[in-house]
Amino acid sequence: MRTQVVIVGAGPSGLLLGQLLHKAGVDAVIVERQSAGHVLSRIRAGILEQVTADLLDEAGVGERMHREGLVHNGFDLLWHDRRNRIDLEGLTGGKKVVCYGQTEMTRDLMDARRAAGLPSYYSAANVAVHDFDTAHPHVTFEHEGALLRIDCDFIAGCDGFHGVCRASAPREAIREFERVYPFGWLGLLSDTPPVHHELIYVNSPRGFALCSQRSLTRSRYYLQVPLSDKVENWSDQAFWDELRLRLDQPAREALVTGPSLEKSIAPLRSFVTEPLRFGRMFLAGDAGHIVPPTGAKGLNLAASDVKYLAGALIEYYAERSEAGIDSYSERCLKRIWRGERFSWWFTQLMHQFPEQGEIHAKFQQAELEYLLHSEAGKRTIAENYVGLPLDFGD
Ligand code: RFL
Ligand code: PHB
Repeated sequence: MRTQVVIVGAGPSGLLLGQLLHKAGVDAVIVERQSAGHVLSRIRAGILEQVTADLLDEAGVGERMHREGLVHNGFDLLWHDRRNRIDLEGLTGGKKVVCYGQTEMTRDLMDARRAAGLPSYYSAANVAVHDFDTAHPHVTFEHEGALLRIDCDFIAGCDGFHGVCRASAPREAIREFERVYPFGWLGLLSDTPPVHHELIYVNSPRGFALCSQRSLTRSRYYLQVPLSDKVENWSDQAFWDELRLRLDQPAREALVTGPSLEKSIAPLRSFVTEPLRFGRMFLAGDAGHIVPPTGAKGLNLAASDVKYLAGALIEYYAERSEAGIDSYSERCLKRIWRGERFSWWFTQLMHQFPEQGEIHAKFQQAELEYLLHSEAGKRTIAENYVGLPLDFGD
């Protein structure tokens, strides 16, 4: 079998890339390790920047997001029992974000791909990438008992943090930067109305909490927990009790609780791979970088990688120009490092770090006092949260 681009991974990066390439007449095959049902069962991001929402429109899959997504023009930051509104719209000259679950976005992309009759292999085992340092790369895998091989011009590694593409890059050609945080996020999804019409980010002495949502009737909440905690030791009741202790009185009173639909613990990590191109193989999304979820940047950075990669590949086929391909890694990494910096900084600002001693707590207190009493301070949060421009000058 032969195609122009093999996309490894059918998460949001791989599916979005497939759709953008299809729109431009470039052929791609997607190879995914899990079943489609499993991909859709993962509960992840909730906040889309304007850049990401625009890209869904460009890919022709934005219709349901416009209908069902909730436009948010601000969020609350709760600290010392006081709510501080970050007026995203007012502070950034009109920018907003859309609350629309990654699961829904993935479903829309899968449906569009199926409707267009585009080839995808789910439940593919032993996926391997070969010869990407030559002009003739190929991908092999097992599917329904058969060993398959796809020859291609390019491989797009959209296979997430634990994927095979980054792991196949030559060790001497790759640099990795990593920080692992000493806590995780325990998340709970429930069919209950959100406690507030916007998100509430909470810095409480008991640890960080986040009140998010998926719709007017579905809520998503998170708690900072020690890495040693096991999800099976957190009953729903224990979760709701702890969340209440981290909220202010109005939120405690407004909180509607109910049985969990999903509960899981995610570790927090900052991670960047340099470069993002190895010959004819490119890394995009979580395959190349991870952020702690505090700044809601992971999916949005994945989307901007995909925008650059789709543009570069389309340019290659339309004009036989390698300019976009050659600048892909550098262009992405500029935006990635800005997203990484904000996510790291906002994580430091909002979580408890008892192992860093009292001086860290004092610095954090002084920084929050400064930021929340300063228009410029709030603007720096807002500008980063809505998403920095796609391209900065040098
Ligand atoms: P994914 O979603 O991990 O998809 C990769 C796909 O590749 C498949 N795969 C393989 N396929 C074939 N062969 C192999 N050897 C393979 N190995 C893996 C996997 O099965 C999978 O289907 O990466 P992608 O597409 O780059 O998307 C990235 C996003 O998923 C991620 O950045 C966000 O979810 C991060 N994130 C958030 N981002 C935001 O922008 N806003 C948010 O509000 C936000 N909240 C979050 C988040 C991530 C979280 N967790 C659980 C880490 C909240 C949480 C709790
Ligand atoms: C979510 O709704 O899952 C979510 C929202 C904002 C974040 C992280 C996660 O910063």
